[in-house]
Amino acid sequence: MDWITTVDHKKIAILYLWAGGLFFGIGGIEALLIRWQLIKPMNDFVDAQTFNELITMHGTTMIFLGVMPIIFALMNAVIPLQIGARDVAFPFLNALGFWTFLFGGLLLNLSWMMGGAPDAGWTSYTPLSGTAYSGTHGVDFYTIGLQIAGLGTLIGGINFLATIITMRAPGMSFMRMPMFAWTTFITSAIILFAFPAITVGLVLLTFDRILGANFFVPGGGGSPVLWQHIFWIFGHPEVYILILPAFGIISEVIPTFARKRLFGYSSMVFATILIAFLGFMVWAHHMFTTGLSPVANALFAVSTMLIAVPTGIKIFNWLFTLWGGSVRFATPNLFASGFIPTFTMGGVTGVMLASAPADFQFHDTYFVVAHFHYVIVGGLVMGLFAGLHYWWPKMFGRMLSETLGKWTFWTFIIGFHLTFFVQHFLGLMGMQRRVFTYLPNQHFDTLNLVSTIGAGLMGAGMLVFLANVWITSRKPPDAGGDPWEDGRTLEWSIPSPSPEYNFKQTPLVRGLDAFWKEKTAGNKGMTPAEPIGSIHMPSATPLPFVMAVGIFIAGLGFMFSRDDFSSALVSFLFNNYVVTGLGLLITFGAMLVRSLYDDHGWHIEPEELEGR
Ligand code: HEM
Ligand SMILES: [Cu+2]
Repeated sequence: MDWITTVDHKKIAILYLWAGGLFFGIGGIEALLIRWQLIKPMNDFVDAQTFNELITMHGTTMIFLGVMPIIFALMNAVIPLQIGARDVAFPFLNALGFWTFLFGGLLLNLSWMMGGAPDAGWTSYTPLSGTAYSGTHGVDFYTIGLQIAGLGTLIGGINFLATIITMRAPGMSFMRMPMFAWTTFITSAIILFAFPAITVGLVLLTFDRILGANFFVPGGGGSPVLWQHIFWIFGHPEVYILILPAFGIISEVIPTFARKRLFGYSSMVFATILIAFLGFMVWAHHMFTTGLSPVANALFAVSTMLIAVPTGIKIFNWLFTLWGGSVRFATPNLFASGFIPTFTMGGVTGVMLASAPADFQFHDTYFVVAHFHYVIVGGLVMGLFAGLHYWWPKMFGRMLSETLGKWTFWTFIIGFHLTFFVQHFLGLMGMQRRVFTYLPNQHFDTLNLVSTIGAGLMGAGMLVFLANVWITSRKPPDAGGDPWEDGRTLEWSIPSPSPEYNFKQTPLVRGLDAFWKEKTAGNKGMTPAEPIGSIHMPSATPLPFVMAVGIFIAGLGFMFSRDDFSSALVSFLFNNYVVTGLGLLITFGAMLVRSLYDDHGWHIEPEELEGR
């Protein structure tokens, strides 16, 4: 119950972590099933339809329900601490964002049990995703589930923007903000501009499918290419929503374990902003082969390649930070250092794909699959591992085992390269992606076997991590406030895990790497910016949960509003939007309660603080 009503950013972080971890596991099992199907030519482990559902759900689940929530978990756990705040700007909305994400994700995955999963690829290209080619409710689960989950993401993004703009501790100017706070800030800004685009697209596609509109149906005067534009205007910035937080994590971990300040801090900030800006200018590099004009292709090719410049700046800055530092390869830093070359390889194939004429060869082959997995798994997932090992003691008060952490790293990274390195060559030799099998004796057999073995090894690495988490959770808390001993930012200046109010007194920030600065000046902790006073806390409330349940019911009701059911009563309820209305009533009712009931929260008094 505590967990359903909480509005504390640290608990919401843990909720995001478990929910994201659950979906990541589901997406991982789907990946292993895909790889098992491709282990040998002409395999009949799954049929073509199931294969389509597996790749669609794998991509969709991993991106929207797996890694995004884990990113949000780390942001929630760390950002208020890093900027010296007591919570996010809108704790109630923070909880609402989590619950809408969770119920959207559950709705999407219900499709496996309710007549078939989405099968048009994670990009849901029309007309494949139209009713003519996709007759089950699968794609409806996609459009409606993602709209609900996307609401949660937007709420989260807006909340972080407001938090970082308004709640930084005294003295923390923007140019003294830790890099992870910076990348969270920029990521949230991208969310603010990119998610409305996909929401509009999903609404239009829902109208096409459920209400018989024709936005994307050529026969009715609509345009499939329009869908691709809408999707990728969201979709390309989305990959920066994913990778920038990883950049932020790496920029925190490397200075800590190199015992040096981040090289080129202000160029890092500038590069982050530039990447975000360029990220919006390049969406059509996903559409080179749809028959844009040569001029358009050329412009999008050039602007895409430009992104390599700020990205290169970042990579060199990380290397220069390591250079000459007294580097310690604890598990977080292993992942961070492993990230650099792996991610760079993904970047290099990205530049190759950005060349429009070359892309006519690479398009829809395994070369593309290899490319984006180097970025997403070799980059983002490695970054998340670095971040999780790094901040685990702060989140849970316990140190993860270093031995098991190293095992996780080595099995994961070896498995990763086995899986995806060979896919570059499969692609160059002409193996198509999204095809459920291939013929023997085309030189595809051995490399596919290698790839599947690698995937198994990555799975093993994940299991070692889970074992580490489980073993760690059973030992008594052992982490001090600054467990890595070289913590530089504010979160390390308070106990692990931090008390519910984070900072007894708001700290005064006197420079970049505020805590490190005080430590090197010989001070034990931060200088407070305020006297000890009573702390105002928001009340716990079940309303966000109830609102999300209402939206979930409304979504299900709308999805089945055109179906005939064997029971006349059920048909009546769905066909007349009674179920939809009921769901909306629950949500709006909860909103009304929230508006009318005046909740003042509660206080922690100074005497009580002194006792702790
Ligand atoms: C255990 C690790 C993973 C393995 C073995 C794996 C394997 C695969 C395979 C075999 C495909 C199908 C390619 C095709 O035929 O088009 C695929 C597609 C995809 N994967 Fe993964 N994957 C893994 C992790 C991830 C992660 C962590 C993400 C995202 C964060 C991800 C995102 C995607 C996307 C977006 C697609 C494209 C789906 C599509 O073609 O529509 N994968 N993956
Ligand atoms: Cu792109």
